[in-house]
Amino acid sequence: MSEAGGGRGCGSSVPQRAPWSLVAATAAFCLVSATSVWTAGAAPMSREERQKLGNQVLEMFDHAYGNYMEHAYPADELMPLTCRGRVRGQEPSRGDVDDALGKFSLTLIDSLDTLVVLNKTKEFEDAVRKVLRDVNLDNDVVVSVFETNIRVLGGLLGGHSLAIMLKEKGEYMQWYNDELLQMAKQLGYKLLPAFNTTSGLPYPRINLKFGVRKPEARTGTETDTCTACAGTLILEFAALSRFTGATIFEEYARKALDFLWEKRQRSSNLVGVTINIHTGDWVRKDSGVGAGIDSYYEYLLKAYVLLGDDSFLERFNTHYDAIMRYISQPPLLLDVHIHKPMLNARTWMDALLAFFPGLQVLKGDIRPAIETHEMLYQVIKKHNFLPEAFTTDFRVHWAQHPLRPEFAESTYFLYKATGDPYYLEVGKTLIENLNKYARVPCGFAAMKDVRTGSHEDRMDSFFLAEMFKYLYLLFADKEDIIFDIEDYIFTTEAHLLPLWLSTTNQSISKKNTTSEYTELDDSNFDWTCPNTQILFPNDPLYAQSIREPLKNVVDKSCPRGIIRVREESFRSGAKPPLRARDFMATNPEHLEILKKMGVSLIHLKDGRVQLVQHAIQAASSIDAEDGLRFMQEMIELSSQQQKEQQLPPRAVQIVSHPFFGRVVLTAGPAQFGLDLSKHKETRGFVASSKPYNGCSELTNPEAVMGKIALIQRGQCMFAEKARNIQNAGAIGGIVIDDNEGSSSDTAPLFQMAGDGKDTDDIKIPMLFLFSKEGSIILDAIREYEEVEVLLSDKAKDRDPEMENEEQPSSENDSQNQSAEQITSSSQEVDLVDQESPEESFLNSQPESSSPADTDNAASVSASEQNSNPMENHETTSLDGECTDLDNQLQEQSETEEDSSPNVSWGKKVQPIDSILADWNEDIEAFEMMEKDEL
Ligand code: DMJ
Repeated sequence: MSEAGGGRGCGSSVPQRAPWSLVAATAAFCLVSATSVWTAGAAPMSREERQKLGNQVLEMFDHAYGNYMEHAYPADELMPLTCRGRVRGQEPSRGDVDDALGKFSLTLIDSLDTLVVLNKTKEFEDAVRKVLRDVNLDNDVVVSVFETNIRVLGGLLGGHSLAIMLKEKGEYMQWYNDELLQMAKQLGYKLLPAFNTTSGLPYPRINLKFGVRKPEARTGTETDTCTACAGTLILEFAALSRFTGATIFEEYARKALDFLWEKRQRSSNLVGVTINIHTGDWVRKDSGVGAGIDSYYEYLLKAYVLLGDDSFLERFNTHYDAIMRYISQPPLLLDVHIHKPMLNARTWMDALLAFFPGLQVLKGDIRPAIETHEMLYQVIKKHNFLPEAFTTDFRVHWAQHPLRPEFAESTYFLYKATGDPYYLEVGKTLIENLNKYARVPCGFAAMKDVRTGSHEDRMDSFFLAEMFKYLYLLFADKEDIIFDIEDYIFTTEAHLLPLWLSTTNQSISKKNTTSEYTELDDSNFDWTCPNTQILFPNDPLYAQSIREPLKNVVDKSCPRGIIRVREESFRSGAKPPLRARDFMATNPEHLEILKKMGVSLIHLKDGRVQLVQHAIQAASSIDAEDGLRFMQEMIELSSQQQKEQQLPPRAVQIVSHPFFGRVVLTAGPAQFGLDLSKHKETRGFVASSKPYNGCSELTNPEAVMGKIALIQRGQCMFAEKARNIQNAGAIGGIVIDDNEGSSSDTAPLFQMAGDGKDTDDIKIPMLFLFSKEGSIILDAIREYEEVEVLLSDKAKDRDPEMENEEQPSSENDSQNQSAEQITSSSQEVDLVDQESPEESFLNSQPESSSPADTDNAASVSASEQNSNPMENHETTSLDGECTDLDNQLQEQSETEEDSSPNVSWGKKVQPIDSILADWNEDIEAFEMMEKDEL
């Protein structure tokens, strides 16, 4: 183990400035001895089983990496459904997500140090040679500075760190001469022009060849960046400086961090989600620990660990204190406003915050880490994966899941901290779910919708950089890894940087680039982590005892109980504020409350009720706050209801050889025909109809009889197509889009409308596939002739018997062959470029779109004639333990529900124009807060 004289940490019981062991590099350092105190609780897992699981992780990595190398490399990423590389510009743009792709073989670079952690030293050596031979960092591509830093610069530095470690060991990499480091330096210089702002905050994007602001660069006009984007550079940049002696990188990263620190909201000590890079004004004033901010906090603490600079710990502790005071509402972590931190800014959480329990372990704050992790695990058990966003009563808010590693990361750190075998079982579940639901013949596919189990043609590089590392390390013993992992720190992308950097080229930190802290006293400067002996005082069941009260928190949650209601209201015995979902326009008491909150109610001629808030008319500032929240909730309910009126996506699962149910395609529903959510799924072989557009009586009824007919979109109504194939004896139909290149990855969900007439005569199920997904089926027919599919509302478990028939060795061959066919023949589909004018195009809201995308947060109209929004909420069991308040609210709602008018929230009207300046700020924040890019 190397020396880390400059590092600071929690391994010592001496409170101040004791140099600490490099073990501190991983979160395990505070609590690693907990493993030895473990004596009871979840059944211990045998070494044999851990090894088995470790081997499973290795096999899964081979499947992901092998398919990337075989079918995608040198492209940035693998598209696992169509089994080809994702090359930017050649696929439909996915917006900001594509900014990670710089035509620099992203997945290969991001995987480098994973290969070493997984003991694949030979493959690592090959991979490094490929990077040196093939990768060009000078492409005319606009990339995200943040993503390029964490994935590419971090990947090269992680690769370099382990290359020199291996070289020193004397067996592998003997030829290596810092070539990866030279590439990292080249890339570092390419990123530097982004910092050419007066604030020192970097531009969010840069052109690798032309930099920023030059006309050829096509970037540099942006004014805002996210806090994490500007505050997640110090580990990579400092490592680059210390490895090379070029101090400029660390200086720039420190300057950006200093600026963010100066701009923190001084009364709450929180930071917002986005900031103006020129003025330093907060653009989004909502604040959480997930999307947009997450790794800023992570890097403050880890910068202290890696660099031993006290100021970073001081800043981290100050922010952490604020987070625990305002955002942490165990087991939840809820965004608040930086100026009004007692006011929640959202009623949902995003998946990125799942890293936070891991960071809390590193901080040494185990209890809330266990609580939040347990809550997240229960959400996962419900949906198999963590949806990108979920509400405080654990409904899916945004159903995607791009195989994010954050939860696995926290699981690993919690296991290291507690030694509780429960966390090994959690890891086992993650492995099972990945294999069962995300594994496809050509890699692992992101979940398009965790509710249906449908896939997206995407396997992000972080899946290889992070997921496999954390899962492998979770089950590994020290001797299973060829180096001491505790000599390194994990970056946010799980790249490994050696702790000995803390004592190398320290000149930068001595330059006093970091500001002084005179206003903070020592109480903000928590030098020590809790000792495991104190954390687990004679109680090996400590972690279990924290989880126990939460064991039903998700399934039995009280729908509105978990959101914080201000403590002072509780204390004074005051009535809790009126919640939008409880509101009834006929209840005089509610009308009185509305008035107090500055909300006026206008009955429109058409029977709808319009709500408008004027905060200045509220009885007090607290009432005005309640009013603002009420209006926001009302808007969310309105949007929620609109969403729910639209049908959810459906799934087409290919169940025949060689797919065996492993490819699940996102399908659009039809507003007519058999409702797959109410009936058993329909399974059958597919056959193309003749004519292919299905607009007249079929000429090949014998071919489609008893089968699922494939029909092309266009030229007549969907209902007409359905009738024609039904008359020919088809048991179901799949309409394939005639717009070449359309894909569910980039287009919002498509619903097929009826023909405006009675469609009760249509009894068969009908689903819609975009052209890309349709091609996968058409190409499968060309390759295998007999293709069987399952039409359902949710993908069904794969048939294990059928899967077992497969020979693992031939699996890849045939799959790959099929995938090649799929790719090469995808252009052969005969497409008619015509669309019936009568066809309705009902786009459901993209899951990422949000209630707050609507115009103005403080006015809303409601109809008294439609259904009660309560009824539209996903059923949530109420038999869990509710707080008094919850019971009270529940009783109130139950007694009132019978007489409740059916309310539907319609579109909003008339902006409020006279609200005080700070209220406008809140409203802006409300409007922006759900436009998160995760
Ligand atoms: C990774 O690229 C990094 O962990 C980043 O900090 C945010 N999350 C993604 C994976 O989800």
